Amino acid sequence: MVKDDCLFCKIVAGTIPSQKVYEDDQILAFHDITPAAPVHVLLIPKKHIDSMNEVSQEDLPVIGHIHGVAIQLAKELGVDQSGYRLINNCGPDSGQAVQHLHYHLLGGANLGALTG
Ligand code: IU
Repeated sequence: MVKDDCLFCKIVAGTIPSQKVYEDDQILAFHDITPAAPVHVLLIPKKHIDSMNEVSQEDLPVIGHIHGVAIQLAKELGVDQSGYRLINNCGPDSGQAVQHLHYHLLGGANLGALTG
């Protein structure tokens, strides 16, 4: 459930501080330390999961919960109408730097096109 050398497990445990925007028994959301947009929040399961590749059937409810809280936070942070992006990076080609599953909620500016 907890990986000793994992940065985000330490944020969950509170041994590394974070600017929390949401917390319950399953998940935590906090401001990214290096924001890539005016709104940049990370949403993570408290359970340690290395990446999307390690998400099991039993983890799917928490993934849905993260999605629901992202929608709620987009409203609370005032980007639901202007638009936002919910991103997961998985593996080297995606640039995943932290090996604890997380979703980026980005908004507050024109984010540009991902394709085309
Ligand atoms: P990535 O998807 O693994 O590339 O994203 C990791 C994010 O974690 C990245 O946006 C960092 O700015 C962010 N982050 C953080 O919020 N706090 C930290 O102490 C560290 C990274 I290290």
